[in-house]
Amino acid sequence: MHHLGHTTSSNKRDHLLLAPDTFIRTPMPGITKGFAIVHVAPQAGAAFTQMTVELDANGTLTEGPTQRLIYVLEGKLTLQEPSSKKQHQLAPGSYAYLPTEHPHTITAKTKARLAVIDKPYMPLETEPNPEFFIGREQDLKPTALNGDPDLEVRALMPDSPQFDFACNTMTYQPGASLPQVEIHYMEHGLLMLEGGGIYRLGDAWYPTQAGDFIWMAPYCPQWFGAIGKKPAKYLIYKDFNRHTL
Ligand code: UGY
Ligand code: MN
Repeated sequence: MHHLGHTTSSNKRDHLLLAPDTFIRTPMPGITKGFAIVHVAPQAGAAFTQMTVELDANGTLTEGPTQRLIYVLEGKLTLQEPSSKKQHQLAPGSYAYLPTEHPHTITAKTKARLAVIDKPYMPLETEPNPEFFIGREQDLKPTALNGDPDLEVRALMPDSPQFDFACNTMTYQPGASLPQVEIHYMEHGLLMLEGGGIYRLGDAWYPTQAGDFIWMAPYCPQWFGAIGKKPAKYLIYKDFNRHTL
């Protein structure tokens, strides 16, 4: 498909909006029978890497250089890790936290897609290092952001200072919006999972829909309003629980 040089993607100093028509697939150490779409990385100014890994049936993903969170977008997979003899079964909505240097193999049983977040871990002297865990987004209890029942937040990471990042899904009923323009020191990686709306990033307002990726640099002004007839939902990463210095 030709776009005649046009895209809704945008690369600004304090944000990136990447629509699927600009995605580039590359090989990556740790991936067999598949490719990575690297959405954001230190090369763009981020302190983490976020990618979508696409695997063919029988394709595999093994450990990266840092701690990692994976979230299944599509397909059926198994996860084998040393502390368990049995294989964990993964399906859309499944997620797993993989600490640094935790050998494991994720194998696709069908064609599959995973959101992958890699971040060098920042230990705290007062806390033990976090351990492997696994969960299903479908099992998480939602909280209403600012008491708004039309904006549900589900936290994938436990509420503990052990963890140096947070990752949530946020589900907006049609017409729901963030209660304020946020400006904060944390950066975000955001993958739009369902529906769409208007994302304000800096001084620009972008139509945004399922499949789009957004990086918000520290202090990027941000706001979202859901538009359309079905809910909008995104997966959002932020650095968390650590001093800025
Ligand atoms: O957690 C957050 O900072 C979130 N409310 N930001 C966002 O949705 N852009
Ligand atoms: Mn925010």
